[in-house]
Amino acid sequence: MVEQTLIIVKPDAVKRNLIGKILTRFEEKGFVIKNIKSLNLTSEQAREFYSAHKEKPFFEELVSFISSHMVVACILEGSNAISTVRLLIGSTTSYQASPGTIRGDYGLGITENIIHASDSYESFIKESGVIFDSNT
Ligand code: FUP
Repeated sequence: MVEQTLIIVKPDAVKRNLIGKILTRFEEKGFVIKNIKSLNLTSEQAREFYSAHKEKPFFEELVSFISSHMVVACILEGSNAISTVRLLIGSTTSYQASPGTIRGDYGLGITENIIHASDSYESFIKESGVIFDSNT
């Protein structure tokens, strides 16, 4: 089933000049970049983007990190994009993520974990609205 999903190359990866390497992974796998945008999220956008986590103890740290620097967001399209892209990025805790995944190959952090990808269709609709339906 052809699907779309949203990924965000996070501030830590942008600062380390990893945008090209990360996007290449998805292109080489066979996904097509249908839309792409660089932006610096406002605090309000970040709060909306991560609203599912607003009760979590790490919420403020997460909002502050994702809005701290430019990020690159893409809509990717391909077979089973939502679940397949989640497999490619690896587990949330980068130091435990399997080698061969993006987090496993490039990161060690938890908050600073290189990349975001939507975890469901509902998340994709909400998140792509926050990123692409704004003038930021
Ligand atoms: P993921 O979907 O893999 O990005 O992970 P989650 O939805 O579980 O968490 C969202 C973001 O919260 C992660 F990218 C990292 C961050 N986080 C923390 O900062 N601290 C934690 O203890 C857990 C997650």
